[in-house]
Amino acid sequence: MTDRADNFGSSRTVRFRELLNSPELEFLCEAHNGISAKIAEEAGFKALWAGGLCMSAQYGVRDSNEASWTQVLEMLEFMADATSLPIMLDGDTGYGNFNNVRRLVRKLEQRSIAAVCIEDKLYPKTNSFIDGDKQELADIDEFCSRIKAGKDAQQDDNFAIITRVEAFIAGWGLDEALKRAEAYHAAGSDGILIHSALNHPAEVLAFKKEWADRSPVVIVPTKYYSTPTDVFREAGFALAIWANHLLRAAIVAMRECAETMQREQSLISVEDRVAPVKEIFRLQGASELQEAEERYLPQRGEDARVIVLAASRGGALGELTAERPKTMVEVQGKPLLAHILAAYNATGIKRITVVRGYAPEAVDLQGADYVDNPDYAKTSELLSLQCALAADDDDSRDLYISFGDVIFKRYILDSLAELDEDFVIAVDTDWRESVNRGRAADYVSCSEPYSRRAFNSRVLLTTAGETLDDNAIHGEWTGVMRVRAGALGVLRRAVAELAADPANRKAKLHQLLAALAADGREIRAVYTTGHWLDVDSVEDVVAAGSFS
Ligand code: SPV
Ligand code: MG
Repeated sequence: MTDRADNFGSSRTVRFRELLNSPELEFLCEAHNGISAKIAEEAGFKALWAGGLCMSAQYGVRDSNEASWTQVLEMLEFMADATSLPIMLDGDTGYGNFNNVRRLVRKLEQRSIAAVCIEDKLYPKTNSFIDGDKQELADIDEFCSRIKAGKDAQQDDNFAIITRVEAFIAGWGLDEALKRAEAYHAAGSDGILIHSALNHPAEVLAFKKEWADRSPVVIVPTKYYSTPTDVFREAGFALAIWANHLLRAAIVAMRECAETMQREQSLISVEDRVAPVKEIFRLQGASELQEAEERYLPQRGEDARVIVLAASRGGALGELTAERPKTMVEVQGKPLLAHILAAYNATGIKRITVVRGYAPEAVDLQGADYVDNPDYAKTSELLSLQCALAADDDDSRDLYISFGDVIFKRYILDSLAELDEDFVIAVDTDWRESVNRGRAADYVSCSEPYSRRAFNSRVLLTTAGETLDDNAIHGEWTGVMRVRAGALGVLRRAVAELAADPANRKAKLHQLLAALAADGREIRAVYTTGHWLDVDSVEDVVAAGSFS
C-alpha cells in the first residue's frame, strides 16, 4: 500500500509528527471505520484516533481485546484507504509482550498508519473507565521492552510510538505517573498520553506541570469534557483526543431512526432526518468509479444501438401466436424479446428499438422503444428495417440488427464488437441441420470456408440467400449483424435502393447482405458454432426450453 504523500506534500507519519511537535494544541477525532474516518476528514480534522473502545463497539464486542488485533488491522486498512489523514492506533497494551509490539509496528507501517499508542497494562486489557482502580499495571521494565522493540522495528523514522500512563486510572497518583513516564521516555517513547478518569483535569494538569516539555503530552478529555479547551492550550498539551464521539453520535441517531421506523411502520417521518442515499455514494467515492469505468471498460455499449425486427406473427406457431407475435412467445419463463434485450443489456447496450407489426399492443416490454410497421402483413424484414431507420436518424452510434425470433449467447455480440470492419455478421457453421429439416434459412457463401485457418484470416461474405447451392454454402447467418456508425449512410442508401423496387416489398435481410456484397462492401463473417436459436416452429419453441 502506498502512502498518499502526494495529496499533502508529505507522508502521514511526517504530518503526524508535525502535529505532535507543533507548539499549538492539535486535535484528533475518533473514527472506527472507513466512513467515519472520511466524515472526520471532511469536517477538517488533521488526524484520527482509531480508538479501541469504538473499534470494538462497532464490531459489537467489548473493549477487552475481544476483537483480534488482525481484525483491528483490517479495519485500519479500510480507514487508511478512505482518507489521507494520519491515523494513530489505540494499540491497547500492544497485544502481548515486546514481540507482539514489534510485529504490530511492522504491520501498521505496511498499512500507512502513522502512530500507535500503547498503554502500560496487561493483555487482555480492560477499558480504563471500568473499575480502573482494580486494574494491574505492567512491570515498568517489561513495558519498556515493548517500547524499545517497537522503536527498533519501525522502518520509517517518523513513525511515532506514544506511551500511555495509566497510573492515575489505577489509583497510583502523580509520583508513579512521573516515574513511569520518565522510564518510557528513556526507552524511546515519542510522547506520553496521560489518562485520567476524573471529571476535572486536576490530574492531567498536575502531571503536565511537573513533566513540563520533556516530551509532548497527549490527553483524552472524555470525563473532564466540560473543561474549556483554553485550559489545555495554556497548559501546553500537544494533542487532545475526542475519543469516542462519532460513535456516540451514531448511536443516538441510529437508535432514534430505528425506533421511529419500528413504531410507525413507515419511512415518511425519517426520510428528512437521514442522509440521502446519494450522500452515501459521495462518501464512498462512487463518481470516481464511474470515471474509472469510462477510462478502463470497453465503451461499445454506450456507443451502440439496436434494431430488433419483430413484426411478423410467426403463423407456423399456430395458437401460440394467435394473440401475440412470435417475439412474445415465452421460453424459459420469459418472452423471446426479453432474452434478446437481456443479451444486449448485458453488454452495456441499452438503446433498443423494436419494430412491431402483428398485435403490436402485445409487445410492450420495458427497456425498448417501439416503432410500428403497419404494413407488416404485406412487407417483410427489409421494410421493417427501413421503418426503424426512418424513425431514428442518429447515425453517431454503431448499429446492431437482430431478429425478434432469434435468441443467442452474449458472446456472439462480443465477438462482433471486437472487429473493426464496417459490417460484421455472425455465421453458424452448423448449417446442415437446417437444410436437413427443410426450414428456410439465410445461407451464406464466404471468401473462405470454416476451418482452423479461417480463424486467422479475414473471412468476407460473398453472397447470401435462402436458395444457395449446397456446395456454395459455408454457413447460416444467425441474424445478428453489426454496422459501424461510419457505414450507416451506406446502409441507409442500400436499404432505400432495394426498397424502392416494388418487387422487393417482401425482401428479407439476406437480400440486403447480398446487395451490399455485390456492391463491393466488405462484410466480415465471424464463424461460430451453435449457441443461437431461430424460433420458427413449435419444435423450436420446445428446443428453446433447454437453450443454455
Ligand atoms: C479508547 O478510546 O479506546 C481509549 C480511551 O483507549 S478510553 O476509552 O478513555 O480508555
Ligand atoms: Mg482504548
